[in-house]
Amino acid sequence: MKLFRTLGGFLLEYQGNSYTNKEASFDAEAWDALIKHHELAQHLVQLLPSLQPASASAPELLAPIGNQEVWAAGVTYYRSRDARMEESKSAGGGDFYDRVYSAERPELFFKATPHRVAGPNARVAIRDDARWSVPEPELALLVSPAGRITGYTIGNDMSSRDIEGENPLYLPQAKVYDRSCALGPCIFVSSEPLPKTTEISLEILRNGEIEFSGSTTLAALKREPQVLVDFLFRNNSFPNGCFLLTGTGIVPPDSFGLRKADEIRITIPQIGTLANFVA
Ligand code: DO4
Ligand code: MG
Repeated sequence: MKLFRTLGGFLLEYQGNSYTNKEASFDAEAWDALIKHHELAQHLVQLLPSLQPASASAPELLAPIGNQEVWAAGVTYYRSRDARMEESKSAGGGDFYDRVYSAERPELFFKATPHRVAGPNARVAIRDDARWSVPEPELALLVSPAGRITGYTIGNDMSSRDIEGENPLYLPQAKVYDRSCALGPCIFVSSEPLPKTTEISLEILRNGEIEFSGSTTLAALKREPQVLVDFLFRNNSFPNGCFLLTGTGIVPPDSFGLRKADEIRITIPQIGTLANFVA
C-alpha cells in the first residue's frame, strides 16, 4: 500500500486502485494525525469506505512529512566508512569513522526540520560555501511515536563532503541547511521489514546524460533498522513520530561533485523514484 501526500489531501494506492480523501482543509496537522498511527496499514484499510476513487489526473505531490523531525544514521555501510576515512585523514578524523562502524552504538544525527525538506520533483540545494557536494540515497523509515517502523520512503541526505572532511565537528554544517534533505515520493506502508535483496539505486543526470550511477542492496546495511530506531528513541520522544534515514551505501568517486541543474534520481522499487533538481 502506498500513501502519497498531495496538494489537496492524500492519495492511497491499494490493490491496484487509487483513493483520495475530500476534506476542505488537509494541513500538516491532519497529515500528522494520519501517519503517526501505530497500526498505520490497518488504519488506512479501515478508512477505505470513507474515501473516493481518485481521478486519473496526476496530483501535485508533496514531501510525505508534516511536523516530524528527520534524523539520520551514518556509516552504516562499509562504502561510507571507507570514503569518509579517506576524506578526513588529513584532518586526523579518519579513525572515528572506523570506530563508529564497528561500535555497538550507531552514529545518529539530527538532519532536518520539515521546512528544510524538499518533496518530489522539487529543488535540493548545495551550500554556497561548499566546493564538493554529493547526494546520499538512503532508505528512510517512518517511525510511530511508540518507536515502531510503520512505513518506508526514499531519503536524500545531501552532504557537503569538503566541509565534513575538513573537520568531523563541522558535520551539522555539512548536513543541515535549507533544502539539504528530500523525501518521497510516497510512504510504502508496511510493518514488515523490507527484504535484504531490496535495491537502492542512484542516477545523476547532467544535461540529460547519466553522469554517475550506482546501486546497493539492504544486504550491505550493517545494522538492523529497528536497532537504529531503538537507539534513537533512548531518552528521546517524538510526539508526531519521525523519519530516520538509514545511511548511504552509494558514494560517487572523489572526482564527482554535484553541479547546479543536475537531476538526482533515487529508486527503491517497492517505493518508487524520488527525482530532484539541484539549485
Ligand atoms: O558521519 C557522517 C555522516 C555519514 C552519513 O551520512 C552516511 O553514512 O550516510
Ligand atoms: Mg547519510
